[in-house]
This record gives sequence, structure tokens and C-alpha cells, in this order.
Amino acid sequence: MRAPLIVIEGLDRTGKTTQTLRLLSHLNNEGIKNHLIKFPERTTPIGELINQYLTNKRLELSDQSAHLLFSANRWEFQSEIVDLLIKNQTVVVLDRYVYSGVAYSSAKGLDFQWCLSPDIGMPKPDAVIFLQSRDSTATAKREGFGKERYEIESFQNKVRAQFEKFEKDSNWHNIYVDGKSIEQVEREIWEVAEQYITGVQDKLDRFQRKQ
Ligand code: DGP
Repeated sequence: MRAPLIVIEGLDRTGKTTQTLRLLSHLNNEGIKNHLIKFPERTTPIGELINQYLTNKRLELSDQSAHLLFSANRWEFQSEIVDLLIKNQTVVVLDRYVYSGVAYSSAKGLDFQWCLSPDIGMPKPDAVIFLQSRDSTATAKREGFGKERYEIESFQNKVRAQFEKFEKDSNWHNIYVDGKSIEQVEREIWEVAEQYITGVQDKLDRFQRKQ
């Protein structure tokens, strides 16, 4: 038995990182062991290269190379994620995952299936919570938008269309953020997350006692 793996996805500047931190506080308040990993994880050597690529628009990489770097960055954490879920029985929350990898790269014109393939073998999440915005102009007006490579309104619309291809997956949950307070979105995220988490802690404790 493994602990739940919860992914928070979203377009740029939809409040994803704020909401991820609120979810962690909620888990802490409930006394549920948890661990956050944010992708891209910019502190590893591969992550540093990705950071340069995102922040220095003059740094040129082919779209395929960039895609494989983002995937390699996730693979750097594969065994840590598996150990947390299985050995440590810890809920893992990921701020972005494979879905961002596929959506951003296929929005640039790369083949959707090709984009999926380098991540085959990464752990499958129990739930993916996608923070959606119907109004791309509102997102584009948020503070800091435009600083990084992909923060261009027309491109974000293409990325959204690619993310929507995952909507039919049974673990996928859309949450619209337009016009909602941070607290409202936080409540909606918890309503989804708790379906996967509530009761799991008891089961995990019993399972560990049996080992
Ligand atoms: P964030 O740190 O969450 O703001 O993400 C940084 C940017 O990188 C954001 O524009 C989304 C993009 N991104 C995240 N993951 C991937 C990925 O796997 N592939 C590509 N091409 N872009 C990604």
C-alpha cells in the first residue's frame, strides 16, 4: 500500500503555488505526513539549466532538448517520490508534473504522444487538480506575468488547449479560479484532495503496524 500522490497543475499565474502551500498547511493541521516537490526543481544541475532557459530568453535550446531536460529533472526525483510514498507512507504533493511537461511542449508543436513518452515509468498520481482560468487576460494581468519565457497570453491559450486533452482521465479535476477568493479555491481543492486522503492515514498506520 502506498500513500496518495496529489498533483496541482495550472496555467502560469493561476495561484498554483499559493494553493499548493495552503494544501500543505491543511495536511499539517490534520496531522497527515506530507512532502512537497515543485517542478521544475531548479536547484539541481539540470534544474539550474532549466532556470536559465526560462529566465534568459536569449538562451536557445531546441524544443525537444528543453522537453527532455524537464523530464530528466522529474526523473531525478523518481526514487525519492517512490520511497516517500511506499517506505515513508507520506502524502506527496507535486506542484506541476508530467502534465505540464506535455502541455507546454505540445503547445509549441511537438507531437503529444512523443511528449508523453520520456515520463513513462514515473509514478501515476491519484489525483490531478488543474487550476483553470476562463479569462486569460485576467491571468496575464497578475503581478510578475511576462517575466519568464512562456508567460505570453497567446501561448498560455495554446497550453490550456493541450491540458484540456487530459480532462477525460478519471483522476483529473478542474477547478476554475476566475472571480474566486484564495479561500474559496482552497476549500474546493481540499474537497477534492480529502476524497483521496481522508481515512488513508488510518489505513496507512494499520498497514505499517502489520509490517
Ligand atoms: P513554475 O515554476 O511553476 O512557474 O514553472 C515555470 C515555467 O516552466 C512555467 O511557464 C511552466 C513551465 N514548465 C513547467 N514544467 C514544464 C515542462 O515539463 N516542460 C515545459 N516545456 N515547460 C514546463
